Amino acid sequence: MTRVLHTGDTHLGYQQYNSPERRQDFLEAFRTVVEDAVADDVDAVVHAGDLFHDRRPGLVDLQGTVDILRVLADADIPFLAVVGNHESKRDAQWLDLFADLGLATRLGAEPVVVDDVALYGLDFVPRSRRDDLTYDFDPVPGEVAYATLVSHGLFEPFAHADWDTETVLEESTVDFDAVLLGDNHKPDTAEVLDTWVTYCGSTERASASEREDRGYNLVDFADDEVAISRRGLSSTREFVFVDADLAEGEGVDRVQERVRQHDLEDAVVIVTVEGEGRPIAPAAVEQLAIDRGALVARVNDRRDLPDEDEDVSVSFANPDDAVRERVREMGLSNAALEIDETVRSGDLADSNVRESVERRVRDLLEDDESSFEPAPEREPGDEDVTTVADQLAGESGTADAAAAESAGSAAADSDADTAAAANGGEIEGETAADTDDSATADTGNAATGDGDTDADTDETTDADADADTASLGDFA
Ligand SMILES: [Mn+2]
Repeated sequence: MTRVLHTGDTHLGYQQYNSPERRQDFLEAFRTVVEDAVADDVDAVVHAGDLFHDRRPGLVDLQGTVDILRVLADADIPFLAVVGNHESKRDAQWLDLFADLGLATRLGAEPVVVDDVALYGLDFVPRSRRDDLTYDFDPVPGEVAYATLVSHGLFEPFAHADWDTETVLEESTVDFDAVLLGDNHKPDTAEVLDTWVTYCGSTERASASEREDRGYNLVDFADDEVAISRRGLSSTREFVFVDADLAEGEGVDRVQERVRQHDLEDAVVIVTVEGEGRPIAPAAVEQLAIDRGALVARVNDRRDLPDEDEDVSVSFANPDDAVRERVREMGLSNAALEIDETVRSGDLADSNVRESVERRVRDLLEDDESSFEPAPEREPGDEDVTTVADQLAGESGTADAAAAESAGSAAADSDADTAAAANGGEIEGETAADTDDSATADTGNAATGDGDTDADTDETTDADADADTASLGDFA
C-alpha cells in the first residue's frame, strides 16, 4: 500500500486579525500536519497549493517553513507540491527555492513516482488562460499502478467551481485515479468519471466562514482502489462562534449575555448578530470578549436596520448612489471601477475582497492592459456609452451623460466577469480572510479598499520591482 498525506491551503504568513499569535498559529498547524506525517510514516506529503498566504512571505515565515520541511526531509518523506493562487509569482516560485534546498519537489507534467503511484502537478492557472491549456502529461511509467493529479483551483462539482473537472480528466493524456486539490477551504470528496476528486481543506481557519474542524486527507492506494479518509487537527486555534438573533427591542445587553455564556480563553471570538433589535456598538461587545480572555473578538452585524428616527428630516441621498456618482467623476480606469465595485459589493463577503481583487487584477493584466488606462473624457450626450459603474449598478443605458465617464471595450464583458469575480469570492468565503479588517475599511475609497494593510503595503512598496503585483494604488 502507498499512503499519501494530502494537505494544502496552509496560508503561512497570514497575520489574521492583525494578530501575531494568529500568524504563528498557521505555522503551528503546518508543523502539526508534518509531525503527524512522520508519526504515521506516510510515503509522501502532497501539498495542493497556497503554502503561503502571500507572494511575499516574511523572513520568519520562510525560516519556519524551512524548519518544518526539514523535519520531513530528515524522515525521508518527500514533500510534493504545486503553486496556489495566493503565493504565485511571475518568474520563480518559493517552491523552487525549497526544491533547490532539497526540501521539496515541485510537481508538474513529468511524473514523480512514490512506490507504485505516479504524481503529477498542475499549478493554479487563471481563468483567462485556461482555454489555451493543454493537459499534456508525460506517460505513466510502466511499473506504476496509479496516477494522481495535484492541482489548485475551484473545480467542479464543488461549490462555486469555475474549472470543469470532466474537461480536465477527458483532455488529460494520463488516466488519473485521483485528483488531490487545494483552493476551496472546505474539505469534500466526489467521484467524477470514475476518478476520486478531493479537497483537503485548510489547516487553520483563514476566514470566519470556515466553521468546521480543520484537518487533512490520508489517501491510500492499494488493491486497485483509492481510499480517502480524513483526519482532524485538534490543536488549531479555538474559534468561538456566538450567534445572536435579536428580537425587537433587544440590544447590546442581549448580545453581551450571549457572549458571557461561552468560555473564551485564548479563543478567536466571532459574534454574529442577526434579526431585529436596536443598533449596537461592536466595541462594547468586543471589549467584553477581550476582558474575558479572548485573543481576538469581532462582531459581524448582519442586520439591515431601518433608519433610527424617521421623523428627523435631515435627508441624505442614498449613500451608494452618492459614492457611485463620485466614482464616476474620478476618471478611473475600467479596471479601477470594477475593483471598486468588487470592494464594495454587498454580494462579496468582506473576507474575500482581497483574493477576489487579486484574481481580477491578474486576469485583467493578462487580458487587456489597456483596461488600466484612465477613462477618456466623455462628451455630454454620449448616451450610448455606458460606464462599468453604470453597468454594475444595473443602470445600463440610462447613464447620466454629464457625470458618467466613457467606457472602453472592457465594458462589454464587465458584467459577466465581475459577477464571476464576486462568485469566486463568495466561494472563497471559505478561502480568504480579513473579515475584521475589511469590515472597518473605508468602503467609499477604492484605493484603500482591502483591509489587509499589512500585505498591501508590502506589495505597493515593491510594485515597481514586480510587474506581477498591481496594487490598488497603482491604478486607482
Ligand atoms: Mn487558499
